[in-house]
Amino acid sequence: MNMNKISRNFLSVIIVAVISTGCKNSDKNKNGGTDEEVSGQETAQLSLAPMVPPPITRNHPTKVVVNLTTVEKVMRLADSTQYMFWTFGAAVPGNFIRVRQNDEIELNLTNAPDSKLSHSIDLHAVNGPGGGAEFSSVAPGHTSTFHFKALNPGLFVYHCATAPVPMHIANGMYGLILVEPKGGLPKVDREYYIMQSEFYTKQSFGFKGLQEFDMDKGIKEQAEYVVFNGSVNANAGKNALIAKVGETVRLFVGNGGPNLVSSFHVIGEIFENVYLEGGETISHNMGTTLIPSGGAAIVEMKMNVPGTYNIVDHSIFRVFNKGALAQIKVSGREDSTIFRRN
Ligand SMILES: [Cu+2]
Repeated sequence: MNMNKISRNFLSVIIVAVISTGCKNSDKNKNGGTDEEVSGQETAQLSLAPMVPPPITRNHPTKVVVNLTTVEKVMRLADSTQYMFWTFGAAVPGNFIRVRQNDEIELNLTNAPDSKLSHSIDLHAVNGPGGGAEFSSVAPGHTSTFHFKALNPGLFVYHCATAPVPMHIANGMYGLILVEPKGGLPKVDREYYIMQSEFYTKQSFGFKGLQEFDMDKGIKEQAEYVVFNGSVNANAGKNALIAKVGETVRLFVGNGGPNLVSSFHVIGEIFENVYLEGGETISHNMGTTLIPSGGAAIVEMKMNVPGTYNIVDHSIFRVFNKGALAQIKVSGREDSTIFRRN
């Protein structure tokens, strides 16, 4: 081997080393790597609470088209009590969006023609001023479009950000977006979507008929209703969530606020895993977890004993006097080694 050949080989070794070091550095950026190649396109399959879209099976990012519609609609707040809700997807909470880290999202926000007001969306999964609020602002009968890349995995709240923002949120304009990490989430038996929020009505809790929003109570943080999934007993009694003994249940829990922090608890269960505030840190064996207003958590629990489990905000007057209750009904065999009467 002559000297020329040796120096050429040496040079190519250096080049390869530089290239691979460069790749390593970009992998280490705060977003866990944005160097994955985006290929293909799909339309997001959205769901309404308490259901969650199916897990993502792709092992690469893609372009995801998300079509949301804002709708103003009178719906049930409690038995014999109605409210003029402002919504994403004609439901409270709004559509659940499920994407993968590094997906490129095209978000089309359509404001229904019979809406009275403009609306918009601020997704906490967005890197960019306002979370998309300004780009997405849309008048009745129109559609706005903006794009964002889902750099950070986690469970995030989205909400309307049109003035007066507190009123738009108080009337029901929020939902959840899950950005799955590159490798996905571990498989579980059942997944559900639960979102807490509170309502400020002119009349007190339990009043029959159509209720109006009370700005003064909102400012004073004096909620009449604190509910899961948009109304009293939306997922309790005959509409309870279901599971079987031996199954692991994952709840994607959001708190739309607009004011209150949730002391989230399932009576008679322990969360084996809690993705604290919807992020990457997993805490184990927790009884109650705090969910801030505008925040979320993923909780997982294995159901060992059959029966009915109450899902509550353990700020307990909210359960008995304001509606903060949902339920999981678990069927299957008793296990007296775990739980029995004497
Ligand atoms: Cu709005």
